[in-house]
Amino acid sequence: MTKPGSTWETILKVIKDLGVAHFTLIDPDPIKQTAKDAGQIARFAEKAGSNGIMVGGSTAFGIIEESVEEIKKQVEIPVILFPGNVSGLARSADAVFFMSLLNSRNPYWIIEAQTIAALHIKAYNLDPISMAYLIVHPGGTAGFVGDARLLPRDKPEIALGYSLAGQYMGFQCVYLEAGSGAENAVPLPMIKLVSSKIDVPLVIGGGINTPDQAGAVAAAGADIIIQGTIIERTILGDKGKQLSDTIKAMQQAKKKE
Ligand code: 1GP
Repeated sequence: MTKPGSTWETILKVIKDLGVAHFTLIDPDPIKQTAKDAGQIARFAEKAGSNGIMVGGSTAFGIIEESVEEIKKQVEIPVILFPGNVSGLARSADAVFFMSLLNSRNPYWIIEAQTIAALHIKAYNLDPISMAYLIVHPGGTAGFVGDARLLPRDKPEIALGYSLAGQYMGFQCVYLEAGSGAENAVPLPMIKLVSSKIDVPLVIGGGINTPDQAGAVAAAGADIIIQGTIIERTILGDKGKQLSDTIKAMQQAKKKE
């Protein structure tokens, strides 16, 4: 059993040492890939320099436990659940992002799913990492499923208000997400404003596909960058080449700050 809190300590150390952390999101969807594929993706991602594997998605079903077990066999970096619902929990993970979708219209996604999940988390002995989850326009499937009042892209001060509220409520990190596969990632001025005013790590994801984009997001102030779609599309073909370029670009951008 991992010591409670130790996964987050590991991540904070990566941010301190490298300036920025990279997480690979794997959607354990049996239509997209088998548990074995998930393990392979994770293995290449770790080799390319990714600092954590997240497992989850808005529509994941069926093979979460199997995928997590396979991923755990392949990597040493933390494996953290990113549940789209109560059904997204698995015993064999190291930790779980315990998220509240603060800009949802539906209390289910703010506190009700969490209340049911908390009992399972206790029973499974999972290490929870609390996360203020905020969905920015266009929001993708997560925005639709989570009934989010999408944060407007041209009003960074609204994103800042929600982010500060999340920090003041005691969340360990704030995640601004544009939605998986988003055509436009979270705007850089929004990342700059929020990262300059909050004191907890800022996580950014959704629609970040190229090394240049990831570098710009890191330079704007992201502490953790999440990528899913582009890795799932490229990693088995190029064995992690593009991912390794992306991670280098992020780390270089932080060094120049
Ligand atoms: C996870 O939305 C991110 O929350 C992942 O986005 O699939 O666009 O990388 P991508």
